[in-house]
Amino acid sequence: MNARTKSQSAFDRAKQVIPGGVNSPARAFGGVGGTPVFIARGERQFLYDIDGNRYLDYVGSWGPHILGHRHPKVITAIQEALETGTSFGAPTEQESVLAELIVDAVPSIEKVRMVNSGTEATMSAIRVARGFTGRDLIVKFAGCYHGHVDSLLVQAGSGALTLGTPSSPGVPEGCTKDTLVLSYNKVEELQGAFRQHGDKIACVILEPVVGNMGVVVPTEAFLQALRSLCTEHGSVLIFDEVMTGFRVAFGGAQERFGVTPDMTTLGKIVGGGLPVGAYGGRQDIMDKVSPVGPVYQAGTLSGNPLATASGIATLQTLKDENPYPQLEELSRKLCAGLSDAAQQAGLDHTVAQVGSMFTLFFNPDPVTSYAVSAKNNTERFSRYFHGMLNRGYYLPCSQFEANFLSAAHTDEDVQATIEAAREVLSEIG
Ligand code: KE4
Repeated sequence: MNARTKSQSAFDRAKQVIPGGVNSPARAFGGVGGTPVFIARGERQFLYDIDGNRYLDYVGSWGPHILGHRHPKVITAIQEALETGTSFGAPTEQESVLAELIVDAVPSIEKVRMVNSGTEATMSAIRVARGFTGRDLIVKFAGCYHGHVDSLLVQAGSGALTLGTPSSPGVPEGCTKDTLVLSYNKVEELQGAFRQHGDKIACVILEPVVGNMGVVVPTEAFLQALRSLCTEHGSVLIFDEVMTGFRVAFGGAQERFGVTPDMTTLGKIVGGGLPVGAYGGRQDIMDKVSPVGPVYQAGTLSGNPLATASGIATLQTLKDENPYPQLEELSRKLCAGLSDAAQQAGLDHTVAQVGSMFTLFFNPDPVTSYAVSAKNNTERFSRYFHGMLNRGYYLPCSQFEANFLSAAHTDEDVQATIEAAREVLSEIG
């Protein structure tokens, strides 16, 4: 491992002209300390930094690269699209191809609108749900992240019903006064919210498998309660599948768990590494969207040819090659090995895994909600993170994030990762 001196000087340069030297705070190593690694290129399951080091990548650009970096079919599709131009601001047939792939794959989606990020998707879906129901109240869950949408940047409240207070300066009280924050997996809280506010709740939005607390798995009772209460009260159930869509199954968490929401938001994998978000759902809801209906939403680069080509190639390859059984099996093997390594090192830990997203928590208890997740030993995590990084394993730089396996990872990669973790965990103590 070469010293990361070029990353350090690149970071010093970047901080002169970019806030914190990064274009997204998630990359800033804020939770683990140290200097972000500046990347030169990605190839299959590997990242290469500007100091010539190679890393086995468990971030995959925070989810998009389920096929690995630069999959030949994706790169070829983007190159071919480049031959015809980059953006027209006019409809193209390829946008219908991508929309048809999404409609065929995702049980809840009868119609879909492309946007440019997961944040745009969730922001738009909430607006449509409010327009469709004529109601203002929205329900989210502490610890779930849905992008930097004003109405969702809400202080994660305690277990009780919490009328939202902004958790970021710049978000006026007015944007969050209609946001109720509940605890994930707490059915009784959800029932209480609907008893108190049922006919005023426009929508309930959640990550159907949480990635943003680290991986937190929903209980079946929680999912069933969400579905039945939203149906009973005419509220729109929104699954934010920006992370889980095409990740935990080709049809997302809703296919895996057999619970169909009214709307779904997508991102990450649906663009294969280029900027694509999408929101969709029942036809009667989506026909509220401009220009068919009165709810306005627009975007200069929405459905642009390059990102659309990347998304089509990614979804088509997933459909043709079906890497999901292999991803599941390798992820299970890795998680079992990590847990055994932590056990051998005598470290309190739990592991959560759904499909090819997983988290090793330095927490004695299974993490089922934000309150539990907040007890993670983040100091121990940062030592684990740097120990693995210095051995060539690139993990998410926060205990409150998911790791991702790609179809490019091999059994040998998994074995090597377990061995490295065994060394690191025995050292950090
Ligand atoms: P983007 O606007 O970053 O494309 O998507 C926002 C979003 C929405 N919903 C879920 C469930 C998400 O996980 C995200 C974004 N995820 C983070 C990582 N946990 C992206 C990394 C970053 O912010 O740089």
